Amino acid sequence: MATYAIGDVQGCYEPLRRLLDLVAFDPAADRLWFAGDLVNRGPDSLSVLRFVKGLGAVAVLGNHDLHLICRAEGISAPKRRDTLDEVLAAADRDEIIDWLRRLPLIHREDGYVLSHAGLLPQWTTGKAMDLAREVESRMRAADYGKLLRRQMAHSVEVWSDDLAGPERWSGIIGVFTRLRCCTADGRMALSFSGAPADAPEGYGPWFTWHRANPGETVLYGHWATLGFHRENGTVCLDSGCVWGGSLTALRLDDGRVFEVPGGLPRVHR
Ligand SMILES: [Mn+2]
Repeated sequence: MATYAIGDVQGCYEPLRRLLDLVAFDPAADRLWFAGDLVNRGPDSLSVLRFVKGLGAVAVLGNHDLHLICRAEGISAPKRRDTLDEVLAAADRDEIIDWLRRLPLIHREDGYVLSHAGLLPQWTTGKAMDLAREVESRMRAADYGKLLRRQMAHSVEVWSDDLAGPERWSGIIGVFTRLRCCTADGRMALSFSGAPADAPEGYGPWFTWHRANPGETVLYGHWATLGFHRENGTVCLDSGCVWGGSLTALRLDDGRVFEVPGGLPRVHR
């Protein structure tokens, strides 16, 4: 039995199946963890969702997954590069969205922490878990659309424990699904998506200031221009499959890395 943590799939179902063939994945014995952004930009989000849902795999919510939920709820308008129409038109769309909105923002198990984008350096893992649960419990409530709609009106780049209501939800969701660079004191640059060297003055990758717990590794995705990267008790699993890069799996049991080429033309950037 092995556990594989896999980076941002973004609708790249065929590369995902090739990656699982490469590791000789046995659904009866092995487990999969997904770093979020299962969907969008790639060609076959629906197959990815059905497959991951069917496995009952561990997955955390990414910004594209949230965008899909917002599209389904009529909260967000389509974006130019969205490839979500097939999911939105699917016969099992409601079951899929219902499953997706119940995914956690963070997963902690056996010395590993999984978050789509990362953690705010000022947060301990325990605090991050507590804050994630605040949003997750609301996302599992019948009126979850209200939370999503209200938090969308805010973009919180400076976390404060005093934040309340929609601003607080926006801050929590922003850290887990969008953070790449911040200042040493935790001021975030949520719209920045370039390489670490191009970060705005005074800003750097969040993991630069991450205070790792002994024996604990943070796994994350969301940063294709960073690519597979280990630093300071953290591992980036996003090797840019949908951008013509590769799809990566880390076997948690022994740290071995597996990778397949995405096989898509670089037409999107
Ligand atoms: Mn992302």
